[in-house]
Amino acid sequence: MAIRTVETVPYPDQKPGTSGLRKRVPVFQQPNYVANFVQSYFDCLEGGAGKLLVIGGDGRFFNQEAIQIVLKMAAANGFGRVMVGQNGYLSTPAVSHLIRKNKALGGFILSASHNPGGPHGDFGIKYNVEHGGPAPESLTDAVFARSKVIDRYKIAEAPDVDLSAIGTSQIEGMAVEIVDPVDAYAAYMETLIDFGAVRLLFASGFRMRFDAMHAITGPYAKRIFEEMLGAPSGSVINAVPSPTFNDGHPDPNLVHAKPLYDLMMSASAPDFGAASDGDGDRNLIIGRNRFVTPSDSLAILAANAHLAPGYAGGIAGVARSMPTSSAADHVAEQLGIEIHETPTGWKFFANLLDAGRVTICGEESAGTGSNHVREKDGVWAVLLWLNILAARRESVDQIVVNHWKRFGRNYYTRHDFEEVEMEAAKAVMARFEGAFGGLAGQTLGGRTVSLADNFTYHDPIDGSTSANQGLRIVFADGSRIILRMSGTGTVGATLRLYVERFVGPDGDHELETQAALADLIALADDLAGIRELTGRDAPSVIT
Ligand code: VG1
Ligand code: CO
Repeated sequence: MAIRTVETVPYPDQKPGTSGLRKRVPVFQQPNYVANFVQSYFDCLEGGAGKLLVIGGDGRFFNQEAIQIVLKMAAANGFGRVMVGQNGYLSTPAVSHLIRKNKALGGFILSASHNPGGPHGDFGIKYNVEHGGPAPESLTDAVFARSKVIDRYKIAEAPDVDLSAIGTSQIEGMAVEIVDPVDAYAAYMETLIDFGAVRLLFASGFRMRFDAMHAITGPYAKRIFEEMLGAPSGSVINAVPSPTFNDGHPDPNLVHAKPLYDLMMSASAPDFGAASDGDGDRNLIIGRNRFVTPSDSLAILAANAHLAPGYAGGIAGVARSMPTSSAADHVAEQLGIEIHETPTGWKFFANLLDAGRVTICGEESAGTGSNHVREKDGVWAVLLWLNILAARRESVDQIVVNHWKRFGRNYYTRHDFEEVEMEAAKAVMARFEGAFGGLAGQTLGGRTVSLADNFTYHDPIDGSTSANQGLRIVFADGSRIILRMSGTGTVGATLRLYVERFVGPDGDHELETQAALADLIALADDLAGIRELTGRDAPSVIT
């Protein structure tokens, strides 16, 4: 066996997006494509020699092949030890936890999250740093620059490692440790959540349905909800990770998790429904006859987190991404804690969490998490909900309705226009921004504009600035219209329109969401020309 230096030529398209590099599988299968990207990271990272690297993915097509490449390259680049989930499985939050727990230098996550898999589906590679969270922009920018000039990479000539067998082997002196993907994560959850109370809840006849969508949370959910907490066998469905997600689309939204939604709205609904995405960092929460908007879920978790042992001392603050509704702001205000507004993407929460400024974070895209790891965490969010349900002994519906009575309701929707032509998407953004001049102070559709800008984030901890993070119009009454282009799509462009409107504690909380927001949605289309410029007369997905 030997270490080989392979000459290579750069691919110009290896720019990491919102969550790492995401492309179609055939793109990743091009010669040296994975190796170039991974070596670009190794070239930019300092102090890898002798260190630990964590590696795992969501089980999608090409997961194992990519892991073998990363393993052999890590050995050739001098790492001392790698920890890999059995069969190459690790959820994104579990990778984050293992990095932190074992003081690793970082880790590679092989996933394209909620995007479809299979030979013609999507694949992705993301690198997380020492604190367990996604690489900051300073690193991903450096890696992209490096990938454009890379001319060689190092790889060990070694046979493939058997990823199915727990235990330790070696590649060129580097220890390869295959670990159970669930053990450490499940033990950690037991320290944060009142498992005893949740066990009693299930023992009292409480019923849940968790849809793992043929993706990575299946093994975690089976172990934790059914084996440890006593949910009846069969509570977790679609629990075996499949390389193609059973030809499905592991996105827990109202289109792809429709069967769960339909069940929860039916006469045979259990008490609680939840789903997660491909890599296990998202969560969808649905009560019997009550869909919980992710932004509301964030606010409700923040308001009730103290009911769980891990947060019994209260929370320091809350952070939400800019397009996430302001529901969490109302909680922070009443609790007298900090609230922060960051750009889309979990990496922006890390500094605030590290500094102890915030405890709970979330995004409108079904992502909630806390200071326990540096990723959003789907199973954790479901567990915290269960803990709250066990402590309050109210239904999901009662908890939501009572939340609105205390804090008010932020009616909220997101409209996605997927696979739009890039030029058309840019034209929409340009037209919307073009309307911003002199808008502040004017009245639009009966509302006074207080702000119209392209969101720039100033990180209060490290002083860095991230510009161009989304166009927004904020009204004096708390309503907002936000437009941004997705950074995770792999075909064309995806436009996301986010609309919200606040109704105080005494207002009407039972309007139909789209109807409640209809005038703002129409105003957004007037200003941005979405339908005219894209030719689409309806969004691809409404959440
Ligand atoms: C989307 C979501 C964003 C999330 C990102 C990664 O990004 O809107 O909130 O952080 O996906 O989620 P974009 O750029 O397409 O809007 V996941 O579950 O990859 O890891
Ligand atoms: Co995800």
